[in-house]
Amino acid sequence: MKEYLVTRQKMVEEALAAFLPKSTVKPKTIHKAMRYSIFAGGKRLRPILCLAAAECCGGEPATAIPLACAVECIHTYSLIHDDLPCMDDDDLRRGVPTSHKVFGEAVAVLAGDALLTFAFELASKVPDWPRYPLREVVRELAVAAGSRHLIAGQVVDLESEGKKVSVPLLRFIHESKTAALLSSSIRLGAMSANAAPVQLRNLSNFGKALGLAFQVIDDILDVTQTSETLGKSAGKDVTAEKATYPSAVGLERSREIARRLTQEARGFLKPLGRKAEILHALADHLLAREY
Ligand code: GRG
Repeated sequence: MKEYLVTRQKMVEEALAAFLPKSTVKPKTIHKAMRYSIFAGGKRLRPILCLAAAECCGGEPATAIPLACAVECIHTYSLIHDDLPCMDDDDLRRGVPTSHKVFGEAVAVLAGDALLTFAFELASKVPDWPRYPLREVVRELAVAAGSRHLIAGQVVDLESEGKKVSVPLLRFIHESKTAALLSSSIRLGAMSANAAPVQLRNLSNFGKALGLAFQVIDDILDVTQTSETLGKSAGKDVTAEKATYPSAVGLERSREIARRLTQEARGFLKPLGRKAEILHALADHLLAREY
């Protein structure tokens, strides 16, 4: 499992370095800013899940890699914009100063925009696959990043600050802002391997439950870890009066929910048999993570 993470992470780093415009390309500022945030040291969880889902369905990582990098670009864009003063207003991300602290707000907004757009340029590199034509792939990315998922979660999250939020609404926020892109990363990997509809369905359900578990764990880590360990400002959710699982149901119950969701996620992998071993291990790894 450790070896899998290391080798796939390396593959993703190398592919991103090759795909992204060089920082010498004019105008240098925007390309420097895009590369700054992309290479600031993310865990590459979404691209790794994309590759693992492809492999689980008998596909090759090399075929899935443009999509793995596309989801990482969308994820990084969302982090840059999330950190802006008009959003969560943060100074630290991935262990380094946030984009707007280094490049100024205007370039940070543009770096996020450029990464989001670049994701679609990357997606356009893949051919039509027998069951999944390119338009399906583009639609998958667009819907996950759009106003009914990623942005929906962010809007409701911002609107909920300082308010008492019901657990169903909290679940909606987390499913939208985190689980949707995570689940799409897995779906795109499966599509690249021409997955059978039933495999795609099981992996989607796995992704949704895993994505929700991931955000519940993220909420827990925000109150139990230091900024140094997380590489981002710890305790921020409490200060900003964010809607989180620990604030809604307490720390112990949140841990229980994360465990149950991980179990539920792993249940969807059963029909996939031994080919899903890495995905089982990744789910356990995410439950036990400390940052
Ligand atoms: C459109 C202006 C505009 C803004 C959009 C969509 C959006 C802003 C923000 C998305 C919400 C968001 C940042 C959700 C957090 C998801 C999450 C748990 C991020 C941390 O993921 P990790 O731990 O991070 O995988 P690394 O750094 O390891 O990649």
